[in-house]
Amino acid sequence: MRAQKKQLSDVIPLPASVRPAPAATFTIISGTTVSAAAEAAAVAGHLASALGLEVAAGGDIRLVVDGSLEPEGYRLEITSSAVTLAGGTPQGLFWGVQTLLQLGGPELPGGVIEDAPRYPYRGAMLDLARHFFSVQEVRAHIDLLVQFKINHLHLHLTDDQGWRLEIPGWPRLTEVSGGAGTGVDGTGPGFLTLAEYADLNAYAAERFVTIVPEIDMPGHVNAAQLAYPELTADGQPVSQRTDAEVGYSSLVAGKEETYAFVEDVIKTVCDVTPGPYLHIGGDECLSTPSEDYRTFLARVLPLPGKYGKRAIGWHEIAAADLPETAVVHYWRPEADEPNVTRAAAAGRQIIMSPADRTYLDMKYDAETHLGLDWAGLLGVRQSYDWDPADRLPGVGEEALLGVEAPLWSETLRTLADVQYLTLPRLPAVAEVGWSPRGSRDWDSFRTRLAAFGPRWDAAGIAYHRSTEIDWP
Ligand code: TNX
Repeated sequence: MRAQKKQLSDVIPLPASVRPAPAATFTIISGTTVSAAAEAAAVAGHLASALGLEVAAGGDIRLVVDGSLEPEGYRLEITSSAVTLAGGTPQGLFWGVQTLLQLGGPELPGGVIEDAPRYPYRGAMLDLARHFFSVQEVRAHIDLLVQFKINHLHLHLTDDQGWRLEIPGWPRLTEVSGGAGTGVDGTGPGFLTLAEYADLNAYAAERFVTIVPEIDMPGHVNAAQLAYPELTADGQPVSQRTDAEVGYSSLVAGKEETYAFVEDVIKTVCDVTPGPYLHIGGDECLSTPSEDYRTFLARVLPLPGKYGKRAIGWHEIAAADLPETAVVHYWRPEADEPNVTRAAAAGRQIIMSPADRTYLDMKYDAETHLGLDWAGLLGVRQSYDWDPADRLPGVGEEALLGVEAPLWSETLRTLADVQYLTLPRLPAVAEVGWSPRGSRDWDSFRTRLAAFGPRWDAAGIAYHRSTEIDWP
């Protein structure tokens, strides 16, 4: 059966401007070629291999970089004789390629798309600490995310259960806490060597994705304390924990060993991370006295800056004095967080991840066999029908760096589990982060989303067939 011809607007996230020319259609045939200016060669290669075409001079599908466009913006023109794609930078071009690939083929609908993102930070998070995912699996996940123009992948690398990044000088972190049985319920093992971490960063960079590493502190540190008992208050060993409790472990604010460890780790991670951010966690420090929490952060929040990065922290950090460049990552579902409002008023940028809208580990409905429900059930419409600039008092558009959809892995075991919770809610959050606010519409979104079902079926992707969508 022949696929129905796409409309020019059948794209997620919805482009900023779509002007169809319904009389025109460009048909990709086996002799169609892709051509590109030198600075667009890598992106052209990506497009050609996705479509099974050759790159050749004077091609019918032409890729150019046009510095007058926004860096992540692009302009796509489809006529009956040619396809011209211009990007503000190779990254903008790459997003234009994602649009082109969604429009399918062999028949491409005629017209012009002019597009650019609403926010510069459009993120997804994957928790490698509660369950480790291999380099291969994370690569596959990146391939999925970029289709929806997600440009940051936040990796939660450490927690009470496991420590998932090699730190030279502290070998027991990964020998002990990256070993067998360190995932929730004793699954595991796994950690990234520095070479594997570099490989992942390179793979992400080739797809214009920035890796944001997170080393969670001062709480969520049982795995570090298991490996190095000198990091506990009394220096006594702790026992291994693979349950899903939170809030019981803490680094000790009044001990110099703490800061020697923390600075070494932060320096190492900054040195091996090409992206501009280091996420220092800071969430759920229920066993850290609040005075100690502030003391700890006063010493630790400047460290990413010392090693050339911008600090991000979960929004609890807004209780402390924040460096000017620090980014506050809002997550708890409460509709009012006075410290976050205060930080925004003082000029700090905010990333929005309200758990009741963006937490991909929340169950879709009561029957969902994976995930948690502490922030409520999270259907597709719930993840789509909200606006980041309306979420918190005093935190409007100009305070926002962007949005992120976190996926915590307590209940996950396989890449199929990741995909099941990611699709189709990640496309909803991706559209929230990319498309102009006034253009978003649930009925339009659910119709466009339905068309992805057959494609995911064909690719063997285990997505959730939500009853909110009329899948074909
Ligand atoms: C809260 S969100 C946490 C994580 C859990 C998650 C489960 C956040 C900053 N902390 O430790 O994994 O809930 O949904």
